[in-house]
Amino acid sequence: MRLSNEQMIKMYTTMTKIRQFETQLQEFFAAGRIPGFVHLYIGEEAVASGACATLRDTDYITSTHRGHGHLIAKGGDLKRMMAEIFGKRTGYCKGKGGSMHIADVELGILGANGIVGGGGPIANGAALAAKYRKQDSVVVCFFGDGASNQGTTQEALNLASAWRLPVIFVNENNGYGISCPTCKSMAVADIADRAAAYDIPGVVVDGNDVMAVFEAVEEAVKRARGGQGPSLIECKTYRWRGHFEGDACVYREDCELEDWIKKDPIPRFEKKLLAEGILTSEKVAAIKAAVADELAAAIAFAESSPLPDPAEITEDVYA
Ligand SMILES: Cc1ncc(C[n+]2csc(CCOP(=O)(O)OP(=O)(O)O)c2C)c(N)n1
Ligand SMILES: [Mg+2]
Repeated sequence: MRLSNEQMIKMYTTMTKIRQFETQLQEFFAAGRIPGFVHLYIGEEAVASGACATLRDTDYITSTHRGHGHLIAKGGDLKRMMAEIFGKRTGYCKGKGGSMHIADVELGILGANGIVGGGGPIANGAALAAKYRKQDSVVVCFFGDGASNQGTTQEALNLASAWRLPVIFVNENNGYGISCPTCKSMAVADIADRAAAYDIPGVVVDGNDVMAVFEAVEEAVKRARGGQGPSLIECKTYRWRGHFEGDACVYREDCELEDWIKKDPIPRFEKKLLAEGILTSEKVAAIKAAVADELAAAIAFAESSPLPDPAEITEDVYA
């Protein structure tokens, strides 16, 4: 399908929103204003933005510990996200879950997930439910290169294939699982090759090219909605920040990051949209300003929200 100009501008806006949100979190973390761990998605924006642009409101995603980008791309509310990350009562989990537990089932966001490889089985469950109810919803399961080595992920791929579940497994190969480069944790060069073991399509795309991600995921969504089962799409990308904020990145060379910064997915797409006359520099400035306003409102909301009441500490927990 040829994307409309509005759809392309929306993908650009989503990438801009993720970048501004994450850059702000980076600053807040450095200033000691955010409790707990924060894993930033800066540099990988094209994957979430391209993949989620193929989805309907009634479709689902499962996310990871590096989930802010996925949640924003599926329509997550910046105010409730920011409040949750600040540990405030108005956050998605009433301030008790933090960055890695944000979910919004109404929007089809089945949760960020601190368990590496935890998303696959959840995605299969949602896909099985949709199939059983004869709904044509599909599920995008985001997972990392590290997660691709987990048994849960391989089991989920196998079962989704055997049961022809409408799941699109979107692998974010950013080259590292914590400090371990992929070349040391797996013998294959392409995670997509593993699709052959399950007799499903496996493709590699440039994860810093939002159009390439969109096109590959769209094709897989079409298959899934049409009852032809799952696909595996490997998006080659890179995380600019450390595994978590505070990680000194001693395990990688500066030049590696510099090379990837040259491949920044946002200016790359911006250049294309400007060249094709889909955006003007005035429109680009207006988008950035509108996103900055939305972010400022989210920060003000989070800052002015109360902390959870200690009397509620045993509520909303299962064990
Ligand atoms: C089951 C499980 N094992 C180990 C960990 C510790 N852990 C947190 S993130 C991570 C690496 C994940 O790497 P990858 O899937 O490539 O995602 P990325 O951080 O690169 O986005 C590990 C091992 C965990 N959270 N859960
Ligand atoms: Mg990784």
